[in-house]
Amino acid sequence: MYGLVNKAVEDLVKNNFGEAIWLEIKEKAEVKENTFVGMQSYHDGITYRLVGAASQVLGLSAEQVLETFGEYWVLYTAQEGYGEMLDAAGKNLVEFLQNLDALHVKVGNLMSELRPPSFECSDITDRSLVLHYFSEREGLAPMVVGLVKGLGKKFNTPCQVNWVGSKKTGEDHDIFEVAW
Ligand code: 1DX
Repeated sequence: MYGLVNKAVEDLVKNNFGEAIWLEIKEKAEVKENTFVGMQSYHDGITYRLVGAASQVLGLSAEQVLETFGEYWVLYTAQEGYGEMLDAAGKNLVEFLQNLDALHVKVGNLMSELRPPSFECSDITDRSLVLHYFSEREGLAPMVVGLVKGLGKKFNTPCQVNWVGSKKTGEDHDIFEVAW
C-alpha cells in the first residue's frame, strides 16, 4: 500500500501513545524503514505487520486496531492535503459512499500502483443503507467499519455499522448495514 497508509498508522500511534511505543511497534513488526514516503508504494506486509505488532503492544485485538485506524484515516487524509479531494467526493454520507470508486479512479490516475477496493450502496432509505465492499486484500473489513464511522462524524451523521455478510456467511464479498 502507498506509504500514506503507513504514515497514518505512525501518526495515530505517536499522537495517542507516544514515540517510545511507536518504536516498540516498529521493532516488533521488523520494519526497517526510518520514515515512510506518502506517494511511494510499499509491500502490504509492512502494513499488516504494523497492525499485528500494534495489536500485541497495545493489548487490543487486530479488529480494534483496524477499526480505530479506519476512523483515523478520514481525519488524517483531510489534514494531509487531501481535504479538497474528500470535500469534492460528496456533501453527505450517502453521496460520499456512492462516489468512493470515482475518488479511487482519480487517485489511481496519478498513483499507478494503487489497488483500490470497490464499494456499492444498495437498499438506500433515509436512515440506512447496505454497503458492499470488494477488495483484493484479505482481513480488512473491520477497517471499513471505522472508515464509515469516521465519515459519519465528518458529515455530522454519526452512524452504526454492522458487518452482516462475508465469505463465512457464503457471500463473495463483505456486506455492512449502515444506519444513522
Ligand atoms: F469509506 O484495500 C472512506 O495503496 C472510506 O481493501 C474508504 O492500494 C475514505 F499518497 C493519496 C495517496 C498517495 C491519497 F498519493 C491514497 F499515494 C485514497 C486518500 C483514498 C483518501 C486504498 C489507500 C488503496 C491505499 C483499503 C483501505 C482497504 C478507502 C484504505 C480507504 C479515501 C484507501 O479513503 C482495501 C493502495 C489516497 C487516498 C482516500 C486506500 C490503497 C476509503 C476512504 N483505503 C494514496
